[in-house]
Amino acid sequence: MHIQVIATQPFTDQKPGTSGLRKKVRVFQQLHYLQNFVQSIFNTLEIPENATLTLGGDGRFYNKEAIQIIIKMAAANGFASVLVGQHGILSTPAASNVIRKYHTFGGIILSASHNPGGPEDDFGIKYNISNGGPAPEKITDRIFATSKTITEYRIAEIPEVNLSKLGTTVHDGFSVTVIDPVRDYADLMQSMFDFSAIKRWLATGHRLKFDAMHAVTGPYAREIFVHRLGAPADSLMNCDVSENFGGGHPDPNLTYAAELVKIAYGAQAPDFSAASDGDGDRNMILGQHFFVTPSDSLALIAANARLIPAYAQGLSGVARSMPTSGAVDRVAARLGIACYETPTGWKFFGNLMDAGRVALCGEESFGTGSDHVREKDGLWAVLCWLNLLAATGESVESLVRKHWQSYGRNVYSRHDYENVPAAQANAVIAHVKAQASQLPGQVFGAYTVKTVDDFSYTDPVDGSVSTGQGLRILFACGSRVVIRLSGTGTEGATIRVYLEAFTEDAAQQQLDAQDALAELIAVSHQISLLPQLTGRQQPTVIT
Ligand code: VG1
Ligand code: CO
Repeated sequence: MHIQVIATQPFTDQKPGTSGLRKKVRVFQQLHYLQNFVQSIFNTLEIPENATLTLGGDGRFYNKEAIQIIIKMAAANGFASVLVGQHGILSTPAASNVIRKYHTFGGIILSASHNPGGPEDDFGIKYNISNGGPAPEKITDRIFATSKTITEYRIAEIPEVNLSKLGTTVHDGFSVTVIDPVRDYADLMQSMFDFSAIKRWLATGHRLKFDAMHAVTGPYAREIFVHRLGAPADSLMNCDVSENFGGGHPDPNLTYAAELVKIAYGAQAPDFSAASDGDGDRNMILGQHFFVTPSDSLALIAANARLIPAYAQGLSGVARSMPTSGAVDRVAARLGIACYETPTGWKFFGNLMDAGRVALCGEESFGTGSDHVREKDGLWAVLCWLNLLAATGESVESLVRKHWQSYGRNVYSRHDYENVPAAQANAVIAHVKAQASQLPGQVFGAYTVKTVDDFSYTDPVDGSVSTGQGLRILFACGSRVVIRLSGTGTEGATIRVYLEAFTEDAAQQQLDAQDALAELIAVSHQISLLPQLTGRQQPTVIT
């Protein structure tokens, strides 16, 4: 095989964020930009003989071009073979499953997740290690360091692969196998959940609506819900993958999944509605006229896990990201199992799952998952809920209200201020940090500040330390405000303000979260001066 060695110059901005490198498509289309980053990944790895690379993406604009380039670079960098999803498609959890099931050395996932796609929008690339999970920080730090000194990349002169045709082609000993992206994943789901019970639940007149938001979960949902569970075809919406996600923002929340929300709150509302994001790792759960906060969803799945065949033996432990509400902590305490608090981003759960310390993990950002793969998993979460509905015969709302009655409610909301100039966002963070030592003991209405810190995490498995993971303002009553900057955006800065108050009072539990949190929101503004420093009176997205 002929290998070209191409001279290149480093780019200075290839630092992976919360989940890989995300940039505008036109940034990736710059000469050598994608190649530099891929070569930086490969230079960081010690690729053994006979290594296989898993490859796929969420189908957004530039996916197919990038896949052809990466296949040629994998050949030139010593991989023996590549497993690639048909049409270049693999959802993030499906890619994680392929890495694990076929014991591949690692995987490259092409996605900017919930960010919009298209020539003017976003693209992303991420490396996953052999456990199927996102590369930990010690690897992403090395990739970034390499990207700053790179001088050349290697690419093989082999023909383009026909991504539409299943099967294997071989060039000089290097093989590329185009695999069915859906089947292995659907089989895994079928092995974990009580499909017969869900089938019966559907057959007895219960209705489901799933919105793939024109993104990667469409074909997976069709196979699982319609073909394997017998749901009528009109249970699906927006299930054809489009390169620009139908011009939308494939983020399953109350703002961006408005079309589904309208149905779930309409006169003919189905029993259960759900949506997933661009790359299939997020989920939004809705009942009839009822929204389930992701933090509550995690807690409720943990509390009822034994009703799901895969977890019938109970859970070893649970983990949540720091900004996620403490609802799951209460469940863990009652079950007598461990509960870990990690920084934002799925990569921090990998070691805990590999060590068998946790089975269930979640983030407030509509991410829930378990140790069946090493990514969060949108359709898995939907199936957890369907399994619980089928097993209990309850509605979504009554399951949640009973949970609150039993455990109390962690009233929760996240306010995002998107596309803020970086200087202003940094000023908000700096202003809170500057007061950190004076705030404890100060009283703001009903709230007395107990401690203020910048979250840092020591991984209990390998001892690695991650600092600067978000400012926490903890109040004496147990309420919290967390402020951090997003690590996934591609334009300006996004300030995330996470608000949480705990209540055992049944009357308070009925309130809308924004009303119940109104005073805490005002206090967070008073302390951070966010409105004054950014000129923003309202968040752009409330979840
Ligand atoms: C956001 C979420 C975080 C999630 C990450 C990747 O990160 O807050 O919880 O793990 O997105 O999810 P940030 O740094 O912007 O807050 V996904 O579905 O975009 O891969
Ligand atoms: Co995602």
